[in-house]
Amino acid sequence: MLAGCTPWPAEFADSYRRRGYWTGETLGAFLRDRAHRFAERTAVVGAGRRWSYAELDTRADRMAAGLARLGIGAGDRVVVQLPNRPEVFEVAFALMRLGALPVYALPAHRRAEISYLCSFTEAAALVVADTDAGFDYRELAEQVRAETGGPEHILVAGDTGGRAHMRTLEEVREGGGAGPGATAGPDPGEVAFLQLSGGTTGLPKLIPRTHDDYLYSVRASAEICALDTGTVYLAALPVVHNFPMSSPGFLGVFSAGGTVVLAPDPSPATCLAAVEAEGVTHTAVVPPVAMLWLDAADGGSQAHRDLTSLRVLQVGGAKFNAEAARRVRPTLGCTLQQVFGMAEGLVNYTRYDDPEEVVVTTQGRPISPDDEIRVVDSDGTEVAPGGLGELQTRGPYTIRGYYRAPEHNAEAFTADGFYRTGDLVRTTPTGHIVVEGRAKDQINRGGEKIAPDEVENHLLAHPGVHDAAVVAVPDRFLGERTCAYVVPRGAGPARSELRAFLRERGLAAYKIPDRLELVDAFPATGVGKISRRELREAVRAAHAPAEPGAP
Ligand code: OOB
Repeated sequence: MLAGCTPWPAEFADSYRRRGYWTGETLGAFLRDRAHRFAERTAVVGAGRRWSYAELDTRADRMAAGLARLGIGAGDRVVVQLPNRPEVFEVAFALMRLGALPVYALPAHRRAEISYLCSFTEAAALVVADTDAGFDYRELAEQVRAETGGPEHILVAGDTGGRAHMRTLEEVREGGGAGPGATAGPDPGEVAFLQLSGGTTGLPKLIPRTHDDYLYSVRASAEICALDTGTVYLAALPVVHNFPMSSPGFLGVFSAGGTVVLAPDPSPATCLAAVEAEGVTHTAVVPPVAMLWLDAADGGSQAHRDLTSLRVLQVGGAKFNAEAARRVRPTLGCTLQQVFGMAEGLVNYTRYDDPEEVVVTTQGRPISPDDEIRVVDSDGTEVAPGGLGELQTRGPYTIRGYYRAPEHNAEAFTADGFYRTGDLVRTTPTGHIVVEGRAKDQINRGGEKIAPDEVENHLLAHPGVHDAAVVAVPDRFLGERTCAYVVPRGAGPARSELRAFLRERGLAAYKIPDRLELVDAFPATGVGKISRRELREAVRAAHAPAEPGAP
């Protein structure tokens, strides 16, 4: 396995193969197989284009050949920051066919995140869009180059705007000839790509997923979600996120021969129009987006839309309030499926034949009979059935360690290989999981995960900041928002200055605190050295207002 990754112990790997979970297929071969089976069917619609399975397959081959000509090959890391456009699939499959690893960045990431990803992974290339949603990613790529001295290649979906040191994807593809770019292809037990974790530490961790483990979760998800060639899936969230990628996501749709429609943004105006125009049957959103859609369809701006094609609305990424959940069927006329997953692996779904009450009040049950889950107290002892505790899991598609993070791994995984999810849950007698809270240093801002540590470190870099604590405050719409409490040094900076400072440091907008409060001092705790976590608790208790009716 790629250096810096933790393999499954041999007895587990053998058993996952024996039980038919790991089939020895690579993601590159998977697309080839589907291109043979579903050749002329439409694989992807987006940005004004429609590609058949055969076309996507040919493009991926040509792109692989072109990337190989640039010197990109097995084991190389390539940071991919692309919005929801068809090229994202072409590039991802091309890289995976070469055995090179896409490192998926979110479109919302900025210089701080992209520079870190490029340096940490020693990326050979960075792939960006020209512009999207009013933002110029080529300028961002230039800043990353200036800051890190790398990566060697900058490839642009669209137009380079005359920048001589960048190449367009089209040039790369045309430079490759007819393909095939890849020869024998990578080992299915190898890492196929790296995905970002939500993060609980100062620097985000990277999640290595293998061809074998990921494709198992994809096939099983497509089956649970009953996808087929008639499936039209709307990707409303950025497809580089695990949820729209594999739960069942675009890969599940490709597995079944359906069509993926790429939405440029998750707004009700864009997405409900797309449902009507393309006859969308399935889609996936985070809770705040679901609430916007419900309001828009329920006498709001999109009330005139014909949504009869829609069969399933998946909601996940953060806890979906039961009251909102109850509105889904009457308002949108479709089945709700709750999805509780994590990029590290484990994904839970409510099933289509679960009673409505289970669908509305639980976050589902695991994909696999071999997903081992246990609920433990703070000492690591299993609680009685139905009791509240932290969820730990291991199984055929849950990683055993983050990439190049031995110290963090020693904390994030138990000695017997269970991943400590940091989620506080209880299970029901039917085996469904209810997420009740969190035991980890993370803020879940409507599905977007923020590590307080990371934001605090940026604030502490300001000379006028003595100390900072970033905490979650309850919010009816997003579930949680962020508030940064800052103890200034001397006169200290103004709040607007601190915000501008964080933006200048190149932090993604969703990580910039919603609220900034300047305070004289943090509460004294009586004891000597306390953890950041305890400090945040004390700050929250002293300052944060309790919001009536908040979850
Ligand atoms: C998904 O993946 P990540 O890696 O962005 O975040 C995982 C964390 C979980 O540990 C949990 O804290 C939270 O997000 N979460 C939920 C949830 N789904 C995720 N909390 C409550 N209810 C839910 N339904 O968010 C993700 C990955 C694959 C599929 C779906 C979501």
